Amino acid sequence: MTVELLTVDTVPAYLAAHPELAAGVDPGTAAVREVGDGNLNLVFIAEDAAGASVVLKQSLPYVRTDHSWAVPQDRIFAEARGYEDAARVAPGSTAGYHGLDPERRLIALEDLSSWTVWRTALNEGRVTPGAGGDLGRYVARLAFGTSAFGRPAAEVRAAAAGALNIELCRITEDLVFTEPFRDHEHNGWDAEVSPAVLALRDDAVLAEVAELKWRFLTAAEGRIHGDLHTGSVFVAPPGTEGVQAKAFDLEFGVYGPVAFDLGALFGNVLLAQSRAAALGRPEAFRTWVAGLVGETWAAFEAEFRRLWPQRVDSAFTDRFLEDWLRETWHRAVGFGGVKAVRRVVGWAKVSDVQTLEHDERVKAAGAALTTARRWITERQGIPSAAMLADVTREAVLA
Ligand code: SR1
Ligand code: MG
Repeated sequence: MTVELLTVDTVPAYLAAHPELAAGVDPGTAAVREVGDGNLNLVFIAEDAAGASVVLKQSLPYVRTDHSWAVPQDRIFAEARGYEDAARVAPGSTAGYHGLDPERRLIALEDLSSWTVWRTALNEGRVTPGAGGDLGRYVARLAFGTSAFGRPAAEVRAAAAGALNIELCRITEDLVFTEPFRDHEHNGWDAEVSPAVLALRDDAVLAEVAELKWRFLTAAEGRIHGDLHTGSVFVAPPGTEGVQAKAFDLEFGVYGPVAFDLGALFGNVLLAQSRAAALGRPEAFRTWVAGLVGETWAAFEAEFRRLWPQRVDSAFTDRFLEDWLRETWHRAVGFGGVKAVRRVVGWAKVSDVQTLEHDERVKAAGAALTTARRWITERQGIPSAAMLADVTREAVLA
């Protein structure tokens, strides 16, 4: 089925015909711009003469940079379900959701253009206090509230079945867990980094990556964001009260392993840390970035422990919680390593590394890959964020 795509010229008429999605924007005075800079969507911001604004996000039927790569527009339904669940169990932790137009494969969202994409802020060397903690709590609330810890099992099974997102998960399965660890036309890197890339293809790495992919394919613990990298997070302007970080771009959402979202954050923090080291950013910034994994995990763990007494099934004992948290930590470290690797080696590289000049790029890529290999292969022997920070420091500062 072909879905008519919006343009900057047709958005005002669309808003006039869909006032329930317009968030109070006056279509008569709306100025519209298209700001999508990701791989898969059109993103329009409409702002009227009084300053009211709304975001319309419409699924494209293909990858923006490769129209021969088809991607089903139905993924917008997965994203809509993600926003609905987040609003229920973790209110305020994502961009505000105004609703879905199922015919046009479109959702309307809060305009956060006065905020900054976290990756941009990190790339610029800006400290953004509170972001790691907010995201750790978001992951905890989403995990607890959509899993059999926080909901009756029958509801969870039904929700998990309704959250299928097969084609987008296939992208993750291929681009995250398979392609970067073998020869593939999607891959590329500077020649100087080849030893670090090839070191990711030995049996020790591949066995761990296989275990992590298996976990991604088989664990339906709770709803996950599914693509929680630093480019899927807005951070607040300085002086903002309350929540400092909000997630967006929920289209890869599915029922999956909770550790996958934590790992996405950890892996992208590693990329930010590698960039900061390569550029010789001030010590205060580098120390702050180095603490982000620990800040995120601490907030996740504390929030999970806070919610634990509200669990709906007493079969989940306190001792089980300790085991589950420990295993979630080790998996998150492994997922973090894999997520860092895919952003350096595979398709969908990131600006943290790509925008650097050659020598800095080689330094950052080498540091990230060397660290990621250790995260993947040594994760079971790394019991804490403090020890992970030591492991990371060794490679990033080498
Ligand atoms: C074809 S989509 C490529 C990547 O962009 C998104 O951010 C996801 O991470 C996906 O793997
Ligand atoms: Mg995205």
